[in-house]
Amino acid sequence: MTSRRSDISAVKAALKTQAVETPSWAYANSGTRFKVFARPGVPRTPREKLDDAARVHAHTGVAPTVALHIPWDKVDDYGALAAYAQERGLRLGTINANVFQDDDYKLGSVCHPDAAVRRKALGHLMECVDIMDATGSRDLKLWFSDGTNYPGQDDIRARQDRLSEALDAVYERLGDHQRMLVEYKLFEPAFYATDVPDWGTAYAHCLRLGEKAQVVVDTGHHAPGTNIEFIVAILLREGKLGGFDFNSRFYADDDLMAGAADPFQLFRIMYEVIRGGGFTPDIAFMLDQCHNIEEKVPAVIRSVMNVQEATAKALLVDAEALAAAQRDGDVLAANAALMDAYNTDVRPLVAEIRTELGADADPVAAYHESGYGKKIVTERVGGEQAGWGA
Ligand code: LRH
Ligand code: MN
Ligand code: MN
Repeated sequence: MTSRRSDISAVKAALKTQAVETPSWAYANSGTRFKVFARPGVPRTPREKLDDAARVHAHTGVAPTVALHIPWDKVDDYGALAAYAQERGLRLGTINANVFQDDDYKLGSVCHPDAAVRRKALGHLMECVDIMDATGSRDLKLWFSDGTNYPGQDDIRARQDRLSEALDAVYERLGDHQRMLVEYKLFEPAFYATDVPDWGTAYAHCLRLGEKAQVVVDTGHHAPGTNIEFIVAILLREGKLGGFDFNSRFYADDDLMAGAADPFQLFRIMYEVIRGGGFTPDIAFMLDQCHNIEEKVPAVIRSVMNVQEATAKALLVDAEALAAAQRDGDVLAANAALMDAYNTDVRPLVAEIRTELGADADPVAAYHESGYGKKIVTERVGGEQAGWGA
């Protein structure tokens, strides 16, 4: 591990440029298909979600943007919502489309066998680009729940043709500085054949579409044991990595706090990001989490800190020592170079950075001391809490 002063200051400078985007839905109620546990104080409106996100940014200093999910965050005036965000030191980030919750989408959205349903789904995607125009957002994130449950249910190839047609239309609609991020997921809700199940399928579509189409890696969307950092390395190498949906999983798409289940994996991913020159604003570092039983704002804070700590460790890898060991075929030394960085306690370093950024050395403690959690419980009474699907 490196400990030279100049290296440490470069690591600190790099970390100060990091931005982790928090998802509006992480502040809302969510649950499993068995139960959603409502929590007092949870936001009722997109503005209240932004209020919570502003606390995360104030305490961590590195969470300046918030992703919206439409229609969960539907408002009449997106320009006004963007202004509201700005007043709180935030910007609106990625617009997430939702073509998975209407009854019409039982057999799919843009891949549906019925052209009328496909038209409706495409209309929503276009509406999302209109919203991006109003919010100034760069990225449209597309995840399709489309797929089939039984062999023979629909034609696998025809569904890909329908998907291409929709993606082409959205791509055409994008402005010069806008991008589409195509998200893949192995399974769920479709159990036999998902239409975008893996990075290869997403990549093939993005490659055909052009440079404004990029693949997004949701860390919870792979089979157990998948080497996600390998996927990251390949996508970066091909110039096709658009960003991440960070979260943790033990079993399937668990959407737990980033860095909670497997901090070592998060470190390995961040190492490949840095190694591949992906530590730039071109890669969107987003969270995609649902806090079912835990307090939401501190859970988001913890996740941001986990991403930051994994990044700090990845930045601390002694690249020269690692390259030399690799050149020499010294397997153990090469592995040790990575492990030394991973095993470094970076908490004092990131605390220092936060203080220098005007945030808090211990964001979770600062949040609890601020009384904000108690305040929202007292103030947010009446009305309907935002929640999974609302
Ligand atoms: C799908 C997904 C996708 C959705 C989000 C709520 O599992 O990861 O990103 O938009 O969850
Ligand atoms: Mn996701
Ligand atoms: Mn997911």
